[in-house]
Amino acid sequence: MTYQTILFEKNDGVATITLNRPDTLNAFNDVMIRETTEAFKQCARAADVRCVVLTGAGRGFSSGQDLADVQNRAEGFSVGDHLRHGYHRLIKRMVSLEKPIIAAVNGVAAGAGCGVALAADIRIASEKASFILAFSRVGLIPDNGVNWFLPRLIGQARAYQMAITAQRVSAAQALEWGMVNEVAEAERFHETVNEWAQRLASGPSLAFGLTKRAMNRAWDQTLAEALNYEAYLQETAAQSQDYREGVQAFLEKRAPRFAGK
Ligand code: LHQ
Repeated sequence: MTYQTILFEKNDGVATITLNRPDTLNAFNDVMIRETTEAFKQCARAADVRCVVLTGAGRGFSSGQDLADVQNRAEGFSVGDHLRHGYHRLIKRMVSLEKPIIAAVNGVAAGAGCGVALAADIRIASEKASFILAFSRVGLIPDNGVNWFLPRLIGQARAYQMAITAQRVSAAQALEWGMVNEVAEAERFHETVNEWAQRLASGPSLAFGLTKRAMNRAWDQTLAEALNYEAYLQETAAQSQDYREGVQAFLEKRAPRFAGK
């Protein structure tokens, strides 16, 4: 599949999606929303993809909605429909993908771009990265699931602060607040992301996927429901080749070789 606004490559079990409109710091236009969604769909279907890295070309991760693009819309343009028919498909696709997604946040992640980074499972930030809920600068509220993801990650007081001040949160601050998993020096950023991606792509992929499903579901379950659901999913995990291999490797005192099934 050829794309106009993103780059897509697969290597050693890792699919890398690169948002590729660097002149706008990778602002999302309709084509980029659609193509990124399509790329995640491709990742879901491809058995040889066991981890996905989402990153940005150039000095930004994503500056959010392309404001020039929406400015040119005709009278009657519905922002609600734009979200429902565009971004929501992308966010839901990411959350329902039962493979780990790493947002490799190379630079600024603003507005909807920050939302997309938050919808990933793991965030690795370059020390040059920053996070801005730019929405209120243009008189909007956070969207793209930011109101759902961010309070869960950093607490409502900090999330609301970020929304109403639209302050630029540095990578170091984001790490301290629990928004990102690791911050890497700019020179070691790609290496760090690759190490994470390789580790995840050679792990027990079925278990990684079921864990994502269990944790996502647990937000709206009681403890009793969550325990039940875990037992149900564990039944599946325990029938996997990777479970047999993991136990065998432990008993033989060697590193496991997970096949991802
Ligand atoms: C851009 C953008 C951009 C177009 C930089 N668009 N060109 C959902 C549904 C519908 C409607 C509206 O919104 C939403 C959700 C949202 O995402 S709302 C929030 C939208 N995003 C923003 O408000 C962020 C706007 N950008 C900025 O505040 C700055 O560019 C940041 C802080 C991200 C980076 O600042 P700098 O590093 O100083 O870069 P810059 O401002 O010089 O930008 C570089 C170029 O990128 C520049 O173009 P130029 O031709 O002058 O070099 C910008 O115009 C362009 N650009 N963001 N969102």
